This record gives sequence, structure tokens and C-alpha cells, in this order.
Amino acid sequence: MLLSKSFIPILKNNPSEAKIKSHQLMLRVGMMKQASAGIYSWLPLGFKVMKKIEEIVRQEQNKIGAQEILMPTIQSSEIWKESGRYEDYGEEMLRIKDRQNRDMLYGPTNEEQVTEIFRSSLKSYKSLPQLLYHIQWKFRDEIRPRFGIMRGREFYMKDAYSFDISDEEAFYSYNKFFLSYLRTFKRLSLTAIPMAADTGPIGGNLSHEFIILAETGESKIFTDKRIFDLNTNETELEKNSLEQMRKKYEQYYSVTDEKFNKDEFEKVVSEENRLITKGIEVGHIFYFGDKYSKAMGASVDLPGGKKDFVKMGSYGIGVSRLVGAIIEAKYDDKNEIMKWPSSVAPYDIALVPMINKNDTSALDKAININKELIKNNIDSLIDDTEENFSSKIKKMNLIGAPYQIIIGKKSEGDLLEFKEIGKDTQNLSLTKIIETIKKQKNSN
Ligand code: 5CA
Repeated sequence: MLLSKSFIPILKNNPSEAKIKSHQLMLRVGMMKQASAGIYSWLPLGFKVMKKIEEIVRQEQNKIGAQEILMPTIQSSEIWKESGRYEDYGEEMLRIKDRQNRDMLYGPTNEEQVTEIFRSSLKSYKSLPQLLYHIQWKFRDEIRPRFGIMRGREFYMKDAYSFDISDEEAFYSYNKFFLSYLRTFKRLSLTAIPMAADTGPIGGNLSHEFIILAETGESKIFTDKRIFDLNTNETELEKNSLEQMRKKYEQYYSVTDEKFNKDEFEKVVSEENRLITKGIEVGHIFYFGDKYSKAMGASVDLPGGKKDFVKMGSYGIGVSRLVGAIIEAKYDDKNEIMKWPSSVAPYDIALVPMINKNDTSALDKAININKELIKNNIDSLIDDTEENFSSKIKKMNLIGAPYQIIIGKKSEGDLLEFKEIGKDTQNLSLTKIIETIKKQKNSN
């Protein structure tokens, strides 16, 4: 892609309304644009990143056997009246009337809608377990939308729902999602820590938030530092090993402020291991048993002829919020260098030819290099403008493709001036560069 033809409206300076670095960068490089309070249009650069995150989330849901569906954004109030949440949800719910004067709403979450789908379709324990998910826009009329897409009113969420025959089976489903979340965030190059959390308006009594550390995060957290050293290598979706995996995490004190108890914290965590800090909630999982299935009559026939309400859980990931969360984790705002993890980078590599009016040979060379890159499925952004070199590099550092090739005096013959963003330059052949990038991409 040529920079001159791309829709990447870059601002010279940080916009003053943005208080945290993700919001600053997203406006600065034109990843998104505010439409109204807490509501955004996604421009090409931001949209590319979000779509890549979405795809990783999807792949990891599929790996645990979850099946993708797509429920509507607009829901009928009837099902919410059945569950009892129509009134309870309060002002965060955007209520709409259609032309027949029916009460509709823009879905803030989908427990009711999915329970309705389940109860009208499946009747036997033989169909269980069922893990269903969708990736869809949500609307919550947040009282204080802020930090750009981090706390929006309209946001993009993956929400999954599990249906099981017993508590024991339901915990197994819960643990599958627990594992899939650890895997998902790792592929996004984030360290997300599961923390015991409150259930709020979703309900139930078992819940974990997945939180990444960030000074600008809105969640206050209290942890035993040792939880950060844990790693997950589980490959089998086997019941006992998944239970052991969750226990491994739960052995360390790690809670959000709603669950915090000072005496307990000081009793179970030695002073040198205590960490009190802030973080961003990128995912949240809940187990709430028959809260919705009982209220809405979602039951199945059991082996002995009896019926019982299905046991349910729900599992959310903030797909749009993750774009901001990755920036919070990876953007060096002092030096104005963004380095996207290669799994979600908007472009794999930036080509920066030094061009002046009388000599376009560097641009020709960039275009030839790009032909090779395309053959190898490597997506590049070429700065074909005549700006000076330092402002070109400044721009590419903000856009954040993880690699750059500078085509100038030093890129002569077969060796090209190549660098991984934020690191020193090297002289490498194009073959070697392609190999390096492919290797990195394949490891995602
Ligand atoms: N039904 C449950 C699980 S599917 C649910 O809605 N959980 S939630 O409320 O915790 O939301 C799931 C995730 O969506 C959160 O972890 C967060 O990452 C993201 N999220 C929630 N509210 C917002 C918001 N206002 N802006 C951006 N992302 C949000």
C-alpha cells in the first residue's frame, strides 16, 4: 500500500482531549474517529488491527469446541422481562420503541437472547455440553464514557455461553474458557492475569476478570507477584488437567478491589510478594448456574426421565478495548514509538525510500521489493511521499509496523538497511528479511 493513497490521517501533535496514551495514539494516527460521545468510526489502520485481534479470539474459541453464531444487536424487551433484568439493568440500557410501539433495546450483553435460542431448540441432555459464541457490537449507555474506545458506549465484544447438565460439567466448560483466555492473550503478546472478581449485573458466584497491568487502568488490583511467573502449556482439554491449571493460578492471592480484604491479603501474601496496582480488564468470565435457565424455562430431559434446568456460564472479551490495551502495553510515548505485536500489526513492514524530485530510483526499488513481499504474503506500507527522512521515520514509528526497510544510501546492492522498530539497523538481503518476518509470523 502506498502511504500517499492510504487513508491514514496523521496529526502533527497529540490531541489535547486525549488523556491516556492509547487514546492519544489512536487519534494521532487516525485509527478511529469519534462520532459522538463514546461512539467511534473505525478507520483503516484501527480496523485492520481490530479484525486481526478478532480472528485470534475466534480461532481460540474454536479450538475449545465453541461454535460461532451471530445474534442481533437489537433485542426484544420480552426476554429481558422474563429474566427480570429489564428493570434491573437501569439507565445503562438503551431502550428503543419500534413503529408498533414495542419495547426494544440495543443489547448490552446476550444471556437472555442465547437462553431463548437454546430453550426453543434443544431438549435433551444428549445435546450437552453446548458452547456458543458470537462477536458483535454491544451498547451500554455508560455514565462516563472515556479514554476513547477503552470505555466506549458502543463496543465490540466476544461473548460466549456454556450450557451443561451439572455443576461439575459446567466447571469443566468454565475451565476450557479459562485456558482459551490465557492462550488468546498470550498470542496478543499480553500478560493477562486471572483475578477473582465480583459478578455485578450478570450474577452468579464464580467469576474471574483477566487483567493486564497498566497505570492508566480503571481496575485496582491486589496480587501475589508470583502469579506473573506462571505459564500455561496445557494442550489437552482434559477435565483434571484443566482443573489443576485453574488451581495453579488460584493458589496465589489475586483479586480486584470489590473482592479485596486487607487482613486476608496481609495474612496470605508475604510483604515482598505484595503488589497493589492498576490494570485494564480485557476479559471477564462468569458461572451463574441456573439463574437464567430457571427464570426463562430452559430445561433438558435427564437420563431417568426427569427434567432439569441447564447450568450456564458466560464469557466476555473486549475485542475493541484490546486495541487500546495493546497500545497501553506496547507504546513508548516518550520516544513516540509504537511496536505492534506481529500477530496484530496493521502492516508487517514499512518501506521508507529516500525520494527527491529528480531521482525516484529508491521508490522504484521499494516497489520491486514490495512485489517480492506480496509473493510471500507480507503486507507492507510504502512511504512514497517526498517528505524529509526524519519525518518519514517519525510517522512510521507511530504507525508501528514492527519492521522497516530504509532505502537510501546504505541500501545498495543486495544488502538492505533493515531494522526491527526500536532496535539497531542491520544490513540484510531481502531473502533473509523475508525469512525473518515469516518466521515471526508463523510463531503467532
Ligand atoms: N455477559 C458477560 C460475559 S459475556 C459480560 O458482558 N461481561 S462484561 O460486562 O464483563 O464485559 C465483557 C468485556 O467487555 C469486559 O471484560 C471488557 O473487556 C469489555 N467491555 C465492557 N464494557 C466495555 C466498554 N464500555 N467499552 C469497551 N469495552 C467494554
